[in-house]
Amino acid sequence: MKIGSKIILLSLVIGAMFFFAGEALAGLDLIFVIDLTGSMWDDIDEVKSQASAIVDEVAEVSGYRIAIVGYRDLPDPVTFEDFPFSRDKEEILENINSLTTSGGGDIPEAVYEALLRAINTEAIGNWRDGVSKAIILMGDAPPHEKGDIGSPPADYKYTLEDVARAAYEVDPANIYSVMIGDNSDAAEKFEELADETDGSFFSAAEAEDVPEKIIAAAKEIVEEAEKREKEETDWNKIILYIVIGLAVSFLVVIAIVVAIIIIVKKK
Ligand SMILES: [Ca+2]
Repeated sequence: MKIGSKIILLSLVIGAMFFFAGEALAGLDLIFVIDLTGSMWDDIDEVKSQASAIVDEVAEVSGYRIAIVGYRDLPDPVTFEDFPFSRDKEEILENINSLTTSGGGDIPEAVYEALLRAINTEAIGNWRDGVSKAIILMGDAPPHEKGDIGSPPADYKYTLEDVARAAYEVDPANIYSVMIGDNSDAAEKFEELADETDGSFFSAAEAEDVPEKIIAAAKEIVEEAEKREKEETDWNKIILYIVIGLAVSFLVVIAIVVAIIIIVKKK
């Protein structure tokens, strides 16, 4: 009886290990952080026209989810538009196609506020543990810096360092920035955001270049997620082989003990 219950226990352990190895923590949570102010109308139109190809690129990672945080500026009537994480392509396309542009006021926008809102994820359904985390930032204007008064005035409280620290603290989340147009201040800050968070910087001169740059960013994100997935799968395999090895040794010992008992009893 004792041996019987041990074998049952062992089978359960082996079964559980196979189960967890199959459930490798594979996945990607991607947030699009998109400038939705007036000047972005033609860029958003381009993104809409290629939305299906963009989502297909991200969907190369089987466990993908996509959320969107649209932003304008703090004095605008609607500063943020949140579309929670989804892995339903139709729903994601619907969200992209519902984006509308307006407002913005002065040239800089609430870029840091939007990134911190995305990194915090409270408004969009929270990051998952153990998956790759990335943000594609897309805009044509620089961030309002801490202490800016703005026009109309608003309370700007954050710096680029605040964003980089918050991104690092969530696993990290890597920022891939797509800068549109020729604002040199925006280009500098977008590049620094990517550098500080181990993401990449992309520059689109015209609206028609935007989808191509987003797809290039998505490709890099997918590659990184696949690399991470593979490393985790390898670890699961190593653990599985160790357990199988132990289980086999255990069974061999039991078989020898049983054989000895049978031989002793026969004598
Ligand atoms: Ca503004």
